[in-house]
Amino acid sequence: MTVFSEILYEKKDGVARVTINRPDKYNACTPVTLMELGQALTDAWVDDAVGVVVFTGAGEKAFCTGGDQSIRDQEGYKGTVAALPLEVAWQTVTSLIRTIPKPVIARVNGYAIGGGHVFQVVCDLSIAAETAKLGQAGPKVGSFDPGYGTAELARLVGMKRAKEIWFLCRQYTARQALEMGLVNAVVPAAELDAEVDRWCAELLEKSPTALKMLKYAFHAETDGVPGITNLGVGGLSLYYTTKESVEGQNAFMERRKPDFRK
Ligand code: 2NE
Repeated sequence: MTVFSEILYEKKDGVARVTINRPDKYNACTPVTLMELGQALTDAWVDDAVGVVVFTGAGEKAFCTGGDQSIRDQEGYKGTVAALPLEVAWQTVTSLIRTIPKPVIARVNGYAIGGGHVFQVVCDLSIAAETAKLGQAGPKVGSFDPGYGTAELARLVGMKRAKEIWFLCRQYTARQALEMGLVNAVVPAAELDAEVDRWCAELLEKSPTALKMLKYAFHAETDGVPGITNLGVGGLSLYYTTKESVEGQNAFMERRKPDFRK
C-alpha cells in the first residue's frame, strides 16, 4: 500500500486499487486528491505486473461526489497544489482513466455524483452496489463538464437521456443506471467486492496486449487524432519487437545500410 494523503493505492495479484479516501466529504475531490489520483494511475500504467485497475471511494456512502464544494471560490477550487488549473487537474485524471492501456473498473459503492459520476462514465466497466445513486449536479451548483462527461455519456445512454441527466440533475438508482446502459452490473452491496474480484480475475486471464489494443480501438474514432495516436503507438511498441525494426536500429549503430528484406 502506497501512502498518499487523500487517496489509498494498493497493488495485489495484478490488480491496482485506487481509492479516494475522503469518506467524511463523500469522497469529493480537492486539487491534491486529483494530483494523487494522477500519480497512482501513472504508476498503474507503467507497472507491467498490473493488469486491471479498480477505481473506487472509501466507505459505504460514496464512490465520489465530484469537486469539493467547500473549497470552491471565484478562482475555482482552492488547494495546496499551486497553479494547478481545473482543466489540467480534472482532465489529467479523466484522460489517464481513458488512456491507461488496461481495463479500469469503477467499483461504484455509493453516490457517484457530479465529477464523480464523470469518473464512472469514463471507466471502461462499472459495477455498482444496489445502494448506489448516480447523476450529475453541475447546473445545480454552478458547474458543468464540457468533456467526456457529456460526450461519452451521450454515447452510453443516447443524446436525449444524456441531456436529461445533465439538465435535470436527477439521481438515478443503480437499477435504473443498469437499464440505461450506464453500468455493467448491479449487485447487493455486500457482494460488491466479490463481484469486482470475479471481473478482475476474468480480465487477468485475457491477453494484456489484446485488451490494450481493444481499448485503444474503441476510442480511436471518437477521440480523433489523440485516439488514433494511441492505437498507432500501441502498434509501434509491437513493431519495436520485430526483427525488421531491430534491423534498422542495428544498422544505425553499426554504421551500415539496413537490410529490411532479410
Ligand atoms: C451526494 C449527496 C446527494 C448526498 O446527500 P446526503 O444528504 O445524503 O449527504 P450530505 O449531508 O449532503 O453530505 C454528507 C457530507 O458530505 C459532504 C457534505 O457537505 C456533508 O458533510 P457534513 O455536512 O456532514 O460535514 N459532501 C458531499 N458532497 C460534497 C462535495 N461535492 N463537496 C464537499 N462536501 C461534500 C449530496 O451531498 C450532494 O449533492 N453533494 C454535492 C454534489 C456536487 O455538487 N458535486 C460537485 C459537482 S461539480 C463537479 O464535480 C465538477 C466541477 O465543478 C468541475 C469539473 C468537474 C467536476
